[in-house]
Amino acid sequence: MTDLKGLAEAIIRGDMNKACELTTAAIDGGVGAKQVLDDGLVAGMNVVGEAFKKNEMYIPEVLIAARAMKGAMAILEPELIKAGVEPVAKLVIGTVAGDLHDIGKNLVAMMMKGAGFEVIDLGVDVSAEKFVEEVKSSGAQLLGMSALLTTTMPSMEKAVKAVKEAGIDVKIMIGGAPVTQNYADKIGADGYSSNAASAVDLARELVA
Ligand code: B1M
Repeated sequence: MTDLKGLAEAIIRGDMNKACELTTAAIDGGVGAKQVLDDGLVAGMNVVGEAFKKNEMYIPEVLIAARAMKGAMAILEPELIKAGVEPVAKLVIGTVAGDLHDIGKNLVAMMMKGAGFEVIDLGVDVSAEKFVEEVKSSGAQLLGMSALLTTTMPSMEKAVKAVKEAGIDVKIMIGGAPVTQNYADKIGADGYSSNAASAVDLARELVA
């Protein structure tokens, strides 16, 4: 049975089993992979993102929704590849050098995946050189950096400088608790967002 509305609702509730079941049923029922993605998974994650922005959903609920989406995505991904569906854009993301905090960064990565972006997650303690190397080799349109310590914020500036010196055409977005729009402007990043849901909006704007 094809129930994309039910699939979106399963994502919102964070019901991974139901989300996987409905994804499989939709594919078996002949629904196109892109439609399952847009009207099921992305539709659900959009609701989660909006609710999170309005403080109607909190981090644990978002993480559970993202886990459901990840489970369904594992089923859908081979179908998307078969159908030749292109991601919205490619994002390289990581927590900057010296910084081991990854909860917020992971949340951003999951929301971005939920919005149809291809995400290359470099993990934590990522050097400026590594960011440059990965953005170059992957051809990503977006670079996302996270920092949670005031002492590691300068690593962001270093990475922005390295990317610019390498002459790579990539939009840079940054975030993390101590980071501000002023700081983004100061170091020459293209955008800042204060939370994972608005990071998706920002990414969409930057690649539009
Ligand atoms: Co750390 N820690 N910590 N810590 N830690 C903080 C950040 C701190 C504020 C605690 C405090 O003192 N009150 C403080 C920093 C002070 C400062 O610099 N101003 C601090 C410190 C000092 C330290 C150590 C130095 C402690 C020590 O060893 N003496 C040490 C540093 C280790 C290192 O990184 N080198 C350390 C270690 C750790 C743990 C390992 C124990 C653990 C991290 C576990 C992990 O991440 N796997 C930890 C934790 C959990 C925290 C707190 C408690 C929570 C951070 C968190 O995950 N928040 C934190 C205190 C606090 O914030 N209350 C603290 C939840 C998360 C969802 O929010 O990451 O802000 P956040 O992400 C948000 C937004 O910021 C935004 O979206 C997310 C979701 O909405 N966002 C982006 C984040 N990245 C983005 C990127 C974007 C866009 C938006 O675009 C790319």
